[in-house]
Amino acid sequence: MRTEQPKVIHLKDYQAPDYLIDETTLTFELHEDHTLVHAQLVMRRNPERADGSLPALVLDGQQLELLALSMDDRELGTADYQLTDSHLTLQPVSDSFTLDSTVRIHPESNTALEGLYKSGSMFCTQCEAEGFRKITYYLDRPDVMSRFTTTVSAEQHRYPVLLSNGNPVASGAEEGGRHWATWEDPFKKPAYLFALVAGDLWCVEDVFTTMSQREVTLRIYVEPENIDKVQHAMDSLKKSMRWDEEVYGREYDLDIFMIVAVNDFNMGAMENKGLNIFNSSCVLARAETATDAAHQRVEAVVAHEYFHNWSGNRVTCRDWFQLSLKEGFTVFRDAEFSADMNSRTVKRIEDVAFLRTNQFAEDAGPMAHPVRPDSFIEISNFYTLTVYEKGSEVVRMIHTLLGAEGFRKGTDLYFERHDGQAVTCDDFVKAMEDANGVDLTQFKRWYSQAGTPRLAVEEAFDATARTYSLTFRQSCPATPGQAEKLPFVIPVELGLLDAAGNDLPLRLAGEGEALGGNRVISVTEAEQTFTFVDIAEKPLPSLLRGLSAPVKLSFPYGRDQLMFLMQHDSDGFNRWDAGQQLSVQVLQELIGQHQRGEALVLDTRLLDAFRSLLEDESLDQAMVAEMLSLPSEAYLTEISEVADVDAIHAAREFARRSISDALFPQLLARYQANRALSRETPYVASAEHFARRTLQNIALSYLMLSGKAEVLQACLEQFEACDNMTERLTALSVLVNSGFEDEKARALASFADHFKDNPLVMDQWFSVQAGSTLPGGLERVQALMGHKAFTLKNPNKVRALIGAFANQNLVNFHRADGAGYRFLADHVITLNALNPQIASRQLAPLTRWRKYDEARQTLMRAELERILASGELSSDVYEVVSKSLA
Ligand code: B3K
Ligand code: ZN
Repeated sequence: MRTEQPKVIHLKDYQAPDYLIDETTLTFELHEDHTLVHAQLVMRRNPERADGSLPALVLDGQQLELLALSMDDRELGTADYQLTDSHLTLQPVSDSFTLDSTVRIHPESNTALEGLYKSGSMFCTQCEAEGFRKITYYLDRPDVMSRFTTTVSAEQHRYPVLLSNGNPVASGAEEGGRHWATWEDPFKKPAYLFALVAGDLWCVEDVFTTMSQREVTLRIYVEPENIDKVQHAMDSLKKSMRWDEEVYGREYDLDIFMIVAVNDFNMGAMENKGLNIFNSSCVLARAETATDAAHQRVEAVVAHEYFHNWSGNRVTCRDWFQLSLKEGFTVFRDAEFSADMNSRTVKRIEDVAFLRTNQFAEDAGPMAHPVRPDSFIEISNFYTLTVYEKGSEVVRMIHTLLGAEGFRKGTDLYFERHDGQAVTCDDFVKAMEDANGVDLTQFKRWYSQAGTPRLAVEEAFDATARTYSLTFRQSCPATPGQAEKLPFVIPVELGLLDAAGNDLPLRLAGEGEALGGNRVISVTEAEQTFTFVDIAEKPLPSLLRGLSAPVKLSFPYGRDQLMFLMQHDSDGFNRWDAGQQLSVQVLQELIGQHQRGEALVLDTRLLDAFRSLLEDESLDQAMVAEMLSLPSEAYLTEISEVADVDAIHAAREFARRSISDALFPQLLARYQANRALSRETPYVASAEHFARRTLQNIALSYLMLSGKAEVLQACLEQFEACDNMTERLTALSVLVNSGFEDEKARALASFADHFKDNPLVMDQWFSVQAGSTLPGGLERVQALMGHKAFTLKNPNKVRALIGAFANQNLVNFHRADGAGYRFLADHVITLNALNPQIASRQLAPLTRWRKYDEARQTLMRAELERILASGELSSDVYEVVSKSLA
């Protein structure tokens, strides 16, 4: 908890460290009621800062009980140092020395899940960003890189497996039933990449032969009951290792790579050197217990953490303001990997839908910040969608501007130039510039200016001159601390469609010849016109293909034009996007009708468009499924000036029912065909099968709205007879959202009974119910909090129930009496004391109060005030609440 006034840390105050740590030798003595940590640090004055003086040495340390301290074998007494609840300060007498400390810590009662803690019966660590200071006194900053040797000692029968970073070098038995193991990491690393695990774990082992023919041992450790759910993660790991060699020329560098799955984990996973620690939800996957989405998430997270070995570990961040250096880049890398392993277009559609709904909302809210923030109170609050997802979009734009080859030249230079260093986003861009001989000065505004730029486009066709001009106007809304913005470099990938739907050859005025039918132009000014020549007939533009920049584009498309693009655009992503724009127009019309108290009338063009999608069996099923999915209520909220929760819900549900009524035979035909295939073929986690099941399941969810007995029978058949969690969970979810009360109750009970011993499946069971938009949602969630499988101490449970309710069940969360807000605030207050990082994350929906009507604004603000006044707040919660109210 915070005891002093929270301090704001500014990027502009960065200074290199006064001292460095060359060698770090750690010994952990793990016990049931405490742990002893001995640290020996071989230190010296940082030559970069050496000016003849010997400044005080200020070590970070929190919640540590100092038992012994010595410098160069001279024992230090309380007169030799100053101790506060966050620092240990002492005066070196020479410019190189060895510091020895012993501290006592209490992992057994660490509920914040940061530093060393227990998840169930196993010990594990989470040190990023600033958790190592809860383990020992240290220079806990990423620009201090050291070689680590770690010895772990624990009771043999409870903790047969003892792991840390690097290679195992020695082990042995001790008296009293204890044993020990020593690990040595030859690579210098910052403390945030340190890891330790001790537990009763089983592992699946494999071998990977690298491109230079070195053999690497791969091990995935899990609790014994999960040993049958590891193969998919192992396959994903091997694919990732091969892909990074092929696409980036990056090879793994140690003799062993380990992943450990733990149940209690604040995020998805952590890239500790050679010893990744994962939330079990991002490792365990098999057909019977994990959905297709979960399989894809495991593949993506395994890849993401593995890719960090180069983008993050070998080349790390100078300071935490540079977080996107490793995160934005690594998200881009994992997105490209997933695109190569599955369907590229579908992956892009999913990512863009997520970005537009969630990151755009963050960028428009009180916590908006640049990809490289200028300041923070609590760094844990900056593991955001902006740093990760928008950061990845920034790297994607560099890739688009330089082309695949130029980008690869840039990453080769970056890795070679900075191997073993802690660097900045500027260093990354500089490598791109130097390798390609380009100037990215203006482009770098993407790192420093927050907010989602708008790009308004106007067309002008001159039939006599045979020219077609597009005028782009960019602007960017003010964000906290940034009133004015300078123009961005916005790469716009585009094509011009002729009347038959073909891409016209594109030649800009002044160019000698046409350069293909798809190209990228760079909008760099506030207003800029591009004129295409040799254009005989007025074309239809397809703009920002693949979302080539993270901006909000507007062009005055008519609905018939959108339908034309849906059918003909050569860019699959833009075909989907045209469908989304059409749906948005139609839904916004319905929202208006609902608000005026008029009868709802759906534009039948949407039905026509959906009918042709369903009837055309030549189309990619995954694309059909994506295109049949209406924009979410959360997205409709994000694009509203003032979001009318009830009107949005009513309009969207009306559209869904109309689709179900009008296209029942087509939906049923697709459903039955795909369910028959699912029945006949055993589960496979491949893109083709994902596509088939996604279409089957979206069809079922529409069909169920009919309330027909034949659909109920089909749904129950799927629920009972399927061989995989994707079909079973969808069947359960549509039942839960239906009015078939008896069948619903029976299905929920049998599911819970069957999966009661599998916490990850129970998370799904909680989420499905938390997401049900039927009336009474809050009461259902409150009742579920008393279920024996629920606990506030497990972050996955909090996310599955409280998070799913507040983020995905908008009508119930935003009910007019404010009870949803009160519920969330109550739990944020409780979580603040247990686990500040989770408390702060769960707050996000309340921070969006400016989006709603006045009555709701007042209620939401009142809850934020109540949290602020609730007592001693963690810096995590304090920062988010105070910035939201500012
Ligand atoms: N680097 C970690 C995130 C750590 C978050 C700490 N609060 C996972 C990842 O992005 O790979
Ligand atoms: Zn990451």
